[in-house]
Amino acid sequence: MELIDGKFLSNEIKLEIAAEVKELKEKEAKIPHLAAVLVGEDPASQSYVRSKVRSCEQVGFKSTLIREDSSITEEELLLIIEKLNKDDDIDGFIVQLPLPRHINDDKITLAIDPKKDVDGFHPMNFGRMAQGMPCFLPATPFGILQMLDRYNIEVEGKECVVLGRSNIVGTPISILLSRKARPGNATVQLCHSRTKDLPMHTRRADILISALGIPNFVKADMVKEGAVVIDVGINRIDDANAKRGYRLVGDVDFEAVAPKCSYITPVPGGVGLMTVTSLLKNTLMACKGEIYPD
Ligand code: L34
Repeated sequence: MELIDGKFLSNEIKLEIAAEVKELKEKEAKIPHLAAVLVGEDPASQSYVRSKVRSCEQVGFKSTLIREDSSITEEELLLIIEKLNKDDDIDGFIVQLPLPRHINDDKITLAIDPKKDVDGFHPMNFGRMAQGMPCFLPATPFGILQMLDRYNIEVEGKECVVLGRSNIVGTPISILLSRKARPGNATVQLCHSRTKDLPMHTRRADILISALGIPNFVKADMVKEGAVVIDVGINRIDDANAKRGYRLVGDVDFEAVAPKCSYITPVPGGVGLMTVTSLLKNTLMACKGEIYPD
């Protein structure tokens, strides 16, 4: 069993990005600038956005954090997005999810200029992704592709099972892995809450990707010997003995499943960290106009 080390990979990618930023600075070209909008006080969102801002500093990007109270109205948030769309210095921006219940996520996503949509959530980017056109890939699936690629894990022709059909992970990664591309060319099955006899499906998987958000859901008897297991779940479990009062666990019962795997991602230290570096990669591409040349 080999661990797919998200910490190592994300540091490696950050070094590559930092080297590119250094070149941009030497050429006196524009420096990438990412803005993040954080609404409310959700502790997990605060920690993820902090990590995004810190990562910008590490690679030499400019960053802007816009913090708003959870009482902000949809109209006010749309005005902020309008301003970010028009601000020439901002190459890309994100609105961290989840948003308070009185705000319609779809309306917010649609308001973001696809050229600045470094989360890759806008239907324009999603549609381009589905058709294999240049686009901003959603950060978590992009991070998973990087993990498979950088560990030289063969995907072509493999049976791949994805658990969960969210717009930001399950659905896009299932499309990406079935595309005629590298990594890609897998035979993909997308399983969800209405799937019958789930273990029958998961046991066939050469590559199993879980993006459910249910702690320790994937048990050893659901996994084939030698499978590659990618755990996207980041679940906070109360733990009085832990320093922060909780600990993080994935969707996969790691202790029991890991010995059966050829490769497995840990939580923490796996896919989550790759989500952040993929956002940086998208922001760099936005700055260089690589996806949408003017
Ligand atoms: N708009 N909303 C928008 N874009 C995103 O890409 C996200 N996501 C998801 C939630 N909402 C979003 C994130 O940023 C999940 N996510 C995310 C980002 C970073 C990490 C996890 C999820 C991460 O850094 N995880 C670390 C440790 C986290 C901790 O200590 O709490 C890890 O090692 O997994």
